[in-house]
Amino acid sequence: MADGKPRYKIYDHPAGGWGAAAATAKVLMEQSVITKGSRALLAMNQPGGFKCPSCAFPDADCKKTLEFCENGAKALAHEATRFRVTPEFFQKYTVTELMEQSDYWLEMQGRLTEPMRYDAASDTYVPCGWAEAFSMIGRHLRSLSSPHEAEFYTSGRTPNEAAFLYAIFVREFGTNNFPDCSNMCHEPTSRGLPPAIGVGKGTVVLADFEHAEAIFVIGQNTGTNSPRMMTNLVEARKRGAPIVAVNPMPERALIRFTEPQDVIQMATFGSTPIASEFVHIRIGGDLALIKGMMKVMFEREAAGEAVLDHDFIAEHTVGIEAIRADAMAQDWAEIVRVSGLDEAQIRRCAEIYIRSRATIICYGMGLTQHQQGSRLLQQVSNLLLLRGNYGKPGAGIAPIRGHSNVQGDRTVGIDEKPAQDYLDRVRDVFGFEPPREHGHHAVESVAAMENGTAKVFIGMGGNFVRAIPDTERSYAAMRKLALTVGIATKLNRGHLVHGRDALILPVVARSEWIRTALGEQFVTIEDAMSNVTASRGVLAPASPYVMPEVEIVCRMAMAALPSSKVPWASYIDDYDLIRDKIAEVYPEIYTGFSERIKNPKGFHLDIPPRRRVWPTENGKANFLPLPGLEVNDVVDDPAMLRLATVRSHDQFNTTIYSNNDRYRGVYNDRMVLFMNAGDIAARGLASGARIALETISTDGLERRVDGLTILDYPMPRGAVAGYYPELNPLLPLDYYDRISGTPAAKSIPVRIIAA
Ligand SMILES: Nc1nc2c(c(=O)[nH]1)N[C@H]1C(S)=C(S)[C@@H](COP(=O)(O)OP(=O)(O)OC[C@H]3O[C@@H](n4cnc5c(=O)[nH]c(N)nc54)[C@H](O)[C@@H]3O)O[C@H]1N2
Ligand SMILES: Nc1nc2c(c(=O)[nH]1)N[C@H]1C(S)=C(S)[C@@H](COP(=O)(O)OP(=O)(O)OC[C@H]3O[C@@H](n4cnc5c(=O)[nH]c(N)nc54)[C@H](O)[C@@H]3O)O[C@H]1N2
Ligand SMILES: [Mo]
Repeated sequence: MADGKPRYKIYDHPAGGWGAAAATAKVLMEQSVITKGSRALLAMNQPGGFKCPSCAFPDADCKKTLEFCENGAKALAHEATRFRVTPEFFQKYTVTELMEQSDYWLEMQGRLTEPMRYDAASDTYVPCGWAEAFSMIGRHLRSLSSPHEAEFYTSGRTPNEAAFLYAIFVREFGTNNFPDCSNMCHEPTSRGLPPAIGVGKGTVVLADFEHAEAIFVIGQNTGTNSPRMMTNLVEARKRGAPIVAVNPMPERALIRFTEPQDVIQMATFGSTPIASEFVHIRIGGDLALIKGMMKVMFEREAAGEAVLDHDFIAEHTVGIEAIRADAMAQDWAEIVRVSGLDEAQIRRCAEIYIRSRATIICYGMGLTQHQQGSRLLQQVSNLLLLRGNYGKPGAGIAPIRGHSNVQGDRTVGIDEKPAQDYLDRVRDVFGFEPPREHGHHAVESVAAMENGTAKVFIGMGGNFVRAIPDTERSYAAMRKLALTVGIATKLNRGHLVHGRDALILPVVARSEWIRTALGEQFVTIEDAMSNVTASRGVLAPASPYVMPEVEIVCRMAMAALPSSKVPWASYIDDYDLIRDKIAEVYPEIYTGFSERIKNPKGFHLDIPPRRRVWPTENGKANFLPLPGLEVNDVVDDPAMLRLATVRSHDQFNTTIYSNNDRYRGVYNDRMVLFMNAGDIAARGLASGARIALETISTDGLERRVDGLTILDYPMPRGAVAGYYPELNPLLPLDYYDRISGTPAAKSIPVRIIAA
């Protein structure tokens, strides 16, 4: 529920279980889709059905008749909702009035039904019809003095077919300006891992979880953000594999979990302990932990014990000496101080790692969203290399990706720094010369809006202004544009913070069917473990006027590029033709796409490190150094706290499902600050106090968020946490990892000021 009094109550049950079952029923009820929603859930992640629109975790190979989780059910219920945002709705409220409403309220209004155009005279959105919408887009794009004056954003729900064509359209138009949600997310994976192992993706598949002898889950809130992975953790734990959870927040599901799909556990109120070792790390302390573990290993080697995989290292890697020297040079007192951990616990983690013959390291935003996120991931890879944990069953690196198709979108061309051989193939396959210079990533696109070089913003899904840092500044940047286009299922703030001209274009959602002149079409998705599967919606589209994303891309291209070399119209009806082109542009991984996708289980895209083949420049796996122990600039201010902005259990990114966060015991409130009791007392405050937070910025700009309530919570000293996107005004635009462009949303230096 949206309103009601804030309540804070420690959640001492296992995560999952009946709480999850009840939450599933409740959300179907709230969206008035009990029958429709339940029917759709039966087809979710099943062969012949559609892929869950929530996270990117792979399906469990059809072993179960129900393959969804509480949060997948929420995503589906909100997509299949009965509620509608119609032209009458837009007539009732001016955009200024809609701006006054919360993100939650906007989300709850329901599905968009018709294309709408902003009318400045009345400050409302008015219906405009598809033809008018595309002609407006065409007119704006054609009138730019350079194609680089347009920014083409993508969020990760867009399927491969639409993303591939979007990438072709934008390149034929003439730019590589592809700001992407991935730029704020797993870009450190995409940029950090290639120099190390030759691919910017994970190397494990689901079956590896069955063979792992140890699993590390670092900086990832599994029970909330990829709940289906809990099945794999439960299974691993039941067969005795140690699980090490590294997190500044003792996330409930990583401590104890009841499988909602385990009938016996449900009936007996049983549960499985998850983490055999909970590592209560300081924010940004992971590098110190990794170096500590490596130091233990090198010390033992020096003492004559063989704990490294020497054969693997000799045959496959380059650069271990610098890593050894660096790890040995670190001082235990400093490792302990920066990580916030005892030396004994770091030694235990090392022992678990040494004893395991096959280890998986999973990670999420807790590792990527730091100033040195990309290089931090290289250190994770170093740790894996030391024991040959690539290319054998049960071992590897597992970035737990975010959006359901964010990895796929990157694979099929959404990339502001495209590889030259991809561009060559685009040229050969489509017959135009694509631009070679790099385009803008997400943060750079805001800079371009600010300085006036960007004039058009097209958002293929997502909610850019809420996802990006420095909220007020980004709003102002967006408002300077000549045209903003939101291609979306639901109304969000991104449609209200708009340019002089603005369009909202409603799309067919993942759970809905796509019927064209040639019959029913399906789309494809690549999950976080590089499996490509088909997705076929089972519900009727939200209104007769919503359009599939593929068709929207084709029609934008036709409007913007009247003398295009690409047969856009043919793709609107026949998605096999698009897959054939994907196969031509990506022969190494996608040859025979249209045939291979007929397998109901889909197929796996080749990941060479799984075969111990390293597509790096030197053909080897590289140990890459990162000196020191810090992954963020040190701030010399005794009042400083490190703020991590995180997701609650009831949100999907900027979509707020409710103001509750069950596993952290917070109800009816999102303006909270999780804080250690010692830090609270040290400031003469008490739990429940209302405060404001201020960023310790270096650029002279004041960044402040008021109205936060302090919650006494088991955080490490010096570390605080609060919710994204409410705290995005505190995150400076230029506070990001220089290699990947990813904002350091987990380590904002802040101080508390009295409210
Ligand atoms: N239901 C649901 N599912 C989702 C999403 C959603 O919003 N809702 N979002 C999707 C997307 S796009 C993504 S990217 C993923 C995000 O999934 P996660 O990666 O789990 O994202 P966050 O909630 O940002 O939190 C990351 C975790 O990092 C921890 N952390 C913070 N700082 C540090 C640190 O310095 N070190 C370590 N070790 N840990 C730290 C936090 O306490 C938190 O548990 O989930 C995807 N799935
Ligand atoms: N401070 C802070 N900032 C962060 C993060 C953080 O942890 N902290 N996390 C970052 C991360 S990991 C990410 S991925 C970004 C997320 O950034 P985005 O991907 O831009 O945001 P979402 O909230 O996922 O976008 C939701 C909107 O997508 C639209 N939508 C939903 N389904 C579909 C569909 O099928 N097709 C189309 N066309 N539209 C659809 C709906 O209109 C919905 O309102 O935010 C980033 N920002
Ligand atoms: Mo993400």
